[in-house]
Amino acid sequence: MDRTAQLTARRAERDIAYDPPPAAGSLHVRAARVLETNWTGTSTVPSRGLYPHQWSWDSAFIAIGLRHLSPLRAQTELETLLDAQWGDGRIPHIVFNPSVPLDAYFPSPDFWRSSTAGRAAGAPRTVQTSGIVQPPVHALAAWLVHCADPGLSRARGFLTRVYPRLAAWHRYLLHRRDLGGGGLASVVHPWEQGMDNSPCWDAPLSRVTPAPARSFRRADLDHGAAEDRPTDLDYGRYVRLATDYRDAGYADGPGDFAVEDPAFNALLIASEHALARIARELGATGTARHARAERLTAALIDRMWDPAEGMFFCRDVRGGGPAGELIPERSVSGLIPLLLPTLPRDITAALVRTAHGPHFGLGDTTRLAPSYDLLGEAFDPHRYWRGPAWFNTAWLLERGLRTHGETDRADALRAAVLDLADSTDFAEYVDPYTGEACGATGFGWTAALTLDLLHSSPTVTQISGVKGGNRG
Ligand code: 9WN
Repeated sequence: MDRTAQLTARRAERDIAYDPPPAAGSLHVRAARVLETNWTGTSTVPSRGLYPHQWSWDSAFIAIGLRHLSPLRAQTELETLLDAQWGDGRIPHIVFNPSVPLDAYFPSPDFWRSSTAGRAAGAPRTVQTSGIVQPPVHALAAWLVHCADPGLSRARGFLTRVYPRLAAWHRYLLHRRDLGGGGLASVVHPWEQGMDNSPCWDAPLSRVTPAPARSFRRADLDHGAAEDRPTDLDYGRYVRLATDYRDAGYADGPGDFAVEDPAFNALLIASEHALARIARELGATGTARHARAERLTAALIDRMWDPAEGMFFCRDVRGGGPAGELIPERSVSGLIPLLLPTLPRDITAALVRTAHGPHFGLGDTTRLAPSYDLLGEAFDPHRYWRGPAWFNTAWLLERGLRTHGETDRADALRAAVLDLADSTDFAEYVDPYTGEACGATGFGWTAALTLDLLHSSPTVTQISGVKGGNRG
């Protein structure tokens, strides 16, 4: 950074002022404190105990909230992650902190062996990472971070530096990960989609021979209750899939597990729209990117929309016939495409109905949408991604409802998120019926997205003069 950029950055840090200033002990101050506690100096951990490294989609959500406290730190968050990008364009799902003991989290760097096993795929040599990815929220986050302080962003050349990396990331997903041949990206491991233990994975995972339980040690059970976490059998399958991928040099194509997921692809589309805006800010037209986003939206509808059920479903690319088959499990992932501004009206109306209907109960039996069908056989209000409600999916749905003019419903969801973040001390997730805290507290994205929603309050709208606050 040159001297002018440094001065602009320092001034920007000083100038973050709130009007009125947040009261001591307020939700705002407590959310900021969580992000402070979880900050390592270059990025933010999801949770000090359970997740002591940098996670990919967590960092994107965290940057979206952090931009309201410190646009500079939000930029740094994303740049730290992008510094660990692989030569083939993939952004790894974990960037390991070398000062954290190896046994603090499993699978640790000595499992992934990124710098050796990932050499052919261009893994970095100086930083250890995992070899799989997570949902592409990053371009959306980069655009929103830029919007929080365009002056600082321009002075630091933030978008100029991140744009080519984000473009390479999308290229990787659209070319190397189009395993179904329909133009969409597939995930090759449940951890890639971010909703690790979703019942959607049960059928495709049943084809995977689990690694024996004695061949690895689960660090997650040191922090969470076994009955809330994935079973040993599922963990054995996660380990087998990751081992096979690693042993194939992280080459894409041949693995046993390949699934097209609605949320993953919807986030890719939203990020492709954001990349178009970034391109425009940098002097290009962005037209080709918007056109690509539209083609992807058409493919999403074509391959995953079920009009009779009023939601999107995952496609198991390795199951059924040559085109794969839809997985008949209702996950909150199938509602997330509501986020997309150009979905046809009949689809958005059906998604809103489904979210508020008996399977998800939003605003009726539940305050935040459960991760999985309330009426599904596998539903469990406490077990990881098999029923509990997460704050990032709530934030995405709130954004979707607002985008499509469902203001009252968006307001109700926003109020529920703020209330539950407050009462649970920023829990990782909650029981969808009772709102009881589950998993870790002081969770990074819960605090960050709380901040983002606080900044979209009517007061902020008036202050910033921007419709919808400064959420971008
Ligand atoms: C594996 C960090 C991550 C989140 C995921 C969540 C959980 C890890 C785990 O924690 O996954 O990546 O060990 O279960 O499912 O969404 O990014 O917060």
